[in-house]
Amino acid sequence: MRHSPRRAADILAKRLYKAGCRHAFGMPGGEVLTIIDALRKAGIRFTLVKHENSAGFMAEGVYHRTGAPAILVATLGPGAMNGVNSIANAHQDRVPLIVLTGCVDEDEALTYTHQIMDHGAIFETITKATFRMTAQGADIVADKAVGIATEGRPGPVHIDVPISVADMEGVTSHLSGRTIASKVTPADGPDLDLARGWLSTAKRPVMIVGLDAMNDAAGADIQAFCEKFNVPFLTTYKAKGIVPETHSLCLGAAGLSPLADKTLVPFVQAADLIICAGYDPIEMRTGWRGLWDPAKTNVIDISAVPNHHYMHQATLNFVADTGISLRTIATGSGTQPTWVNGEIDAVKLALQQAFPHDEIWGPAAIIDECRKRLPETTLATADSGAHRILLSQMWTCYEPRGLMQSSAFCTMGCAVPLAMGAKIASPDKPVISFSGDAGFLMVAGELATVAELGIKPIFLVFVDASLALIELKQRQRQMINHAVDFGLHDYGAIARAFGGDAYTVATRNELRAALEHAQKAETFTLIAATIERGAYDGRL
Ligand SMILES: Cc1ncc(C[n+]2csc(CCOP(=O)(O)OP(=O)(O)O)c2C)c(N)n1
Repeated sequence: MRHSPRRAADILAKRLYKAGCRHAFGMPGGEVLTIIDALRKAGIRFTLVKHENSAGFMAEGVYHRTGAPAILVATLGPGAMNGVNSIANAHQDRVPLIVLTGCVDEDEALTYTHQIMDHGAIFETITKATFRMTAQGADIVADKAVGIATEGRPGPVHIDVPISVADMEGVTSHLSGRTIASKVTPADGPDLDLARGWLSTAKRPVMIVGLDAMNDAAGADIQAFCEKFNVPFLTTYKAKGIVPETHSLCLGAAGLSPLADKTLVPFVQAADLIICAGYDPIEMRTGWRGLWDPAKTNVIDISAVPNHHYMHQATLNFVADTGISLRTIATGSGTQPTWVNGEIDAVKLALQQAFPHDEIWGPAAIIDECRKRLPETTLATADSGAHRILLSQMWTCYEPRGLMQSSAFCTMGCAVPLAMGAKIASPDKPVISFSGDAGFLMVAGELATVAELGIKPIFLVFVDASLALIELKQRQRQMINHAVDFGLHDYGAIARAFGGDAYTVATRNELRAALEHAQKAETFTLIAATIERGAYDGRL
């Protein structure tokens, strides 16, 4: 039954609700009041944040838990521009973020300039699509936005909503349902025969698992495939936990660590069959560019979109669903012993030795202690910086999306709001964020939002009064120390100011006690873990 009058904003909000959206984050200005009113009426909860950029990351945190796109709401001009970093991040890190901005009506903009800018033009290169909503097209725009955001490689879609369009009444909905494409299966034919032949005869096969596989929820298929054909696998940082990292064939993660690459790159190069299972190389550094020659080594690339990145090339490319492709290739392929000279165990041992867990105190000890003391079900987030590289190598993930981070865009200031979003969507799960002190300071104001929400994540800050990763690079280039070190601040006091618990720790015992308290606390907890400047030397 149709209720009239209905505003165009109501139609938009209802369609987004129908697509599974339950959370919106942002800060209103007068231009988006109708939108947030419509979202509320549709059953979408709005969280008022302290900075629009954090809103984008909180929305991402929710998405990782629910699988549904989440919403960033920003008012025109400064509000929209504050969200730019998290929108660009969603683009590179493949997050289906719906960005709703207000804007003035076209006629108004002809003679009025205050705060007015072309949002669409600015967002064009950092979104998959940008729309200007019309009243009669509200439902179509909403459905297109969700479709574009979630299909293929996910990403952000922007909808500019003119003020009078949002308020327009008597709007009807044209659509009853959205067409959802079936998963794509590799077709029978010579390519599939070739892939099966290679797999049947490979003596040193290896699999690289990436973000497309995560989006295809291919964990069970990857595990079954690797076990059947005895294929060791490594993952990108985003794909950590797609199969529990304790699995005997898991070689851990690759991405930013030269220390890990030292072991993993030669191993991949020694393979006679490389299977890229949903491997999107946007997370990888230049060391992974052109790592193999597809004319000399058989490379099967299974990807969500055709290869336009040219980071690597493949001998065969199936643009298809990861799990289905692996199942299809496996059917009719023969098995035989692989890596018969103990190479898999040797790699695992080398990685264990490269990232030892017995540090008395320092960043590795902190990560080790947190992983040991927090349940396997813990959700972790990482900010950008030296700590993230170590964390990505050392933090064992037991489930997909167990460690959330910005690994393509690599932005600072994401770990705290990502953890907040995850905690909002999964209040019963332990959630911990890991930030460097500089990255934490970018978003410290959101502790006010944490307090207002009454959620209880743990925020761990590596306190070294330094941009450790950049300081290290500066030193490696033999430059003088400049603009990379800063003050030692009382992070606990910041948390307490917002009603949180706080601990400053400098030993494993102190950290252990803080983690125990934090898990029982009535409020959120900040743990300031102090480490020496230069503590990451030789560890990355
Ligand atoms: C928004 C943003 N600004 C700058 C950078 C460049 N950058 C990468 S890591 C880093 C240092 C981060 O310092 P901190 O948060 O203290 O973490 P640490 O390296 O000490 O672990 C900087 C400045 C970035 N990635 N993102």
